Parts: sequence; structure tokens; C-alpha cells
Amino acid sequence: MLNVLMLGVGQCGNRILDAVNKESFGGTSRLAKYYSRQKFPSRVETLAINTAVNDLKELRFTAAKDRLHVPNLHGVGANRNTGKQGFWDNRDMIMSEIERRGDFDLAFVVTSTSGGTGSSFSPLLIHELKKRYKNITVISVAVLPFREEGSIYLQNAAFSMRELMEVDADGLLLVDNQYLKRCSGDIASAYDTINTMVAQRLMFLIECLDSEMLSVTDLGDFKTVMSGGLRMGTMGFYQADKHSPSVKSAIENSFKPGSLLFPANIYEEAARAMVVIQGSKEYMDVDEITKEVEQLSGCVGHVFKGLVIKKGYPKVLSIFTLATVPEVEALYAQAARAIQEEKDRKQRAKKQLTDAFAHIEDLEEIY
Ligand SMILES: Nc1nc2c(ncn2[C@@H]2O[C@H](COP(=O)(O)OP(=O)(O)O)[C@@H](O)[C@H]2O)c(=O)[nH]1
Ligand SMILES: [Mg+2]
Repeated sequence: MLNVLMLGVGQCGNRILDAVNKESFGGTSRLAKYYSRQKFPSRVETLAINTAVNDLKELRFTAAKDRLHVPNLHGVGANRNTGKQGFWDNRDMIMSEIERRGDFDLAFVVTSTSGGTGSSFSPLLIHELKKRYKNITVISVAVLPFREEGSIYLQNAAFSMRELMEVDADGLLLVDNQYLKRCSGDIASAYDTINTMVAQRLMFLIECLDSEMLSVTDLGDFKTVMSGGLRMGTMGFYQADKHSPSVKSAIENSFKPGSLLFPANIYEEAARAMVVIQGSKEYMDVDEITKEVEQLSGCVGHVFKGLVIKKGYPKVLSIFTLATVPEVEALYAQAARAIQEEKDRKQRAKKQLTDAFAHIEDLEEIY
């Protein structure tokens, strides 16, 4: 049995964690958390961490004991320096809250890269986790902002992503709000849709890593996939239905740009992959599956394949690490421009005030 820790940090991380808890309790009832058992086969501990108590209050499916308010701050106002200080001031309290939940094999740290709390806490948290848990695999699930959300968010995303890559996490799974915007009209329902997509994929991944598989993929394989390429990746998912229960098309559909959480042409950009397929025996045509995976292996360095027999139409999760990420580079270029503009704006404003004061330089107040 796998011991899994899932941390949701900051508002975005908290909400995605809440979506996980909603899915895991298998219902939409607000009361579900009080009486139903989690659907996870593994032991999964969830913890929502935030400096803003209001963000924690907003959660609907996360038990009170799984919400950790880091005190004396009311959010950090998207300021990552304030956030880092807040983490250091409360490090022992936060870590002991995690450690009293026992030992873990695998941890997901879910956060937006662009806000204040999650983006500053998460790299530090990952560092602490790697230090305190000897054999733990830590994967960061990092949400990229809508590109028009403003210069501070862009700058935060650029710097926090660099920190996430530098703290020895075992890999980064990217979720791009901008790319996924097309899934929904207004922002609020886009968030819900995106959060549910992420929750579904993570839960399916955990379930499969801990299943009896025909063809095995385990935590070690997942780790190997995540360490491929740039150690940054994307996840595809597809669930077939009764109109088209073919496992072949389910696999192919999970590779398509429309199924991915971060844009990539996986045939050209992926470094390693893991494809996990679940479904009733009657749909699991092993020859077809092998053919599909072999085709992918022709383009991608190494592909791990997992098969799980479980009642239902084929469900496919595909995880890719990437060898090139043009979209990330474009975000850094945009962030650099935004930082420069912000600097110029500040200088112009300062100059205007200096000029204004100059008008009264040689004058005194007269009464
Ligand atoms: N996908 C998704 N993104 C969100 C959600 N809430 C906020 N964000 C994004 O997160 C960023 C703001 O970070 P947030 O998590 O609110 O900051 P923090 O609470 O200070 O860590 C923005 O880029 C938002 O678009 C959410 O529920 N889902
Ligand atoms: Mg927020």
C-alpha cells in the first residue's frame, strides 16, 4: 500500500485539493465528509495550507482537521518575500502538522505559481519534505496563470517556477490556466472545470500506482518518467464511453492536445511517458494496446505501460515529461517584459513626484 501525502498550498492549491476530496468521497453532498469512507485504495492524507483564513473557510469537502491556517497573516498580497518569511516563522509548526500524519512514499504539492502564499511556500515545503523523509518522491503540481492577469502574477510565476525546479523535487506537472481556459466560459466555472480535471488525473494516478496490474507500472516507474527530459511534464486523460468503447481510440485521444493540462506536441516534444489503461477485460485488447504503445515509443524515449482490469469503459491516463517547453520560455519572456515595464512605470511616477516637489523647493509656507 502506498502512503500518499497531498498538500494544497494557497488558494488555488486549496481548491484543487478540495476537488480531490470531493472526488474521493464520491459525492457532491456537503455531508459526505462526515460519514463516507474515502475511495482511495492507498492511504492518502490531504492537507490544505494557507495564510488566508478566508480561503480555507471557502472549502467544502476538506475536513476541518485537514485545514492548516498559518497564523498572523491575512494572505500575503501576492508578495513572495512576505510569504517566505511567513513560512520560515512557522516552519516547525507546519512540518510537525505534516509529520504527525506518519510516513509517506509519495507527496504531491499542489499550488499556483503566480499568487503569493502557494508560490512562496511550496519550494520551501518541498525542500523540507526532501530533508525529513528519506525516500519520499515529491512531485509539484504547478498551475500557470492566465497571461493577462498582470505583471506581479507573471513575475511570481517566473521566479517560483525556477525555485520549484531548484529544490530537488522529483518533477513538475504543469497545469496551464491560459491553455485550459477554452474548457469553459467565465473564470469561476473555468476554475471548477480545471480543478476537477486535475483532481481526476491525480486520483486515477494514485489508484493505478497501487493496483494489481497486468503489466506493472509502479512508483519507481513514475519517478523514472518524471526525471526524464526537463523534469517538467503534462498529463493527458481520456475516458471512453458506450458510443466508442475502443481502447485504441481512448489511448490516442489521451495524447491529443485537447486532453492535456499543458500544451505539447507529445510526438515531437516528449522525453518519457507512462500510459496507464484501465477497463473491463472485454475492452482491453492487449495486441491493440501494445501496438499503440509501440507507436508512441517510436517517438518518445521510453514508455511505461500499465494495464488495470476494472469494470468499465477504457480509461487512459498518460503522463509525459517534455524535452522542450516553448510555452514556458514564452512565459519567461513575457514576465521579463512585464518586470521591465513595472520598473519604468515606477521610475516615471517617482520622477513626476520629484518634479512636483521641485516647484516649492525655494518656498516656505506663509500664514
Ligand atoms: N486552476 C485554478 N487556478 C486558480 C484557482 N484560484 C486561483 N487560481 C490562479 O492562481 C493564481 C493566484 O494564486 P492564488 O492561489 O490565489 O494565491 P495564493 O493564495 O496567495 O497562493 C492566479 O493565477 C489564478 O488564476 C483555482 O481554483 N483553480
Ligand atoms: Mg487568490
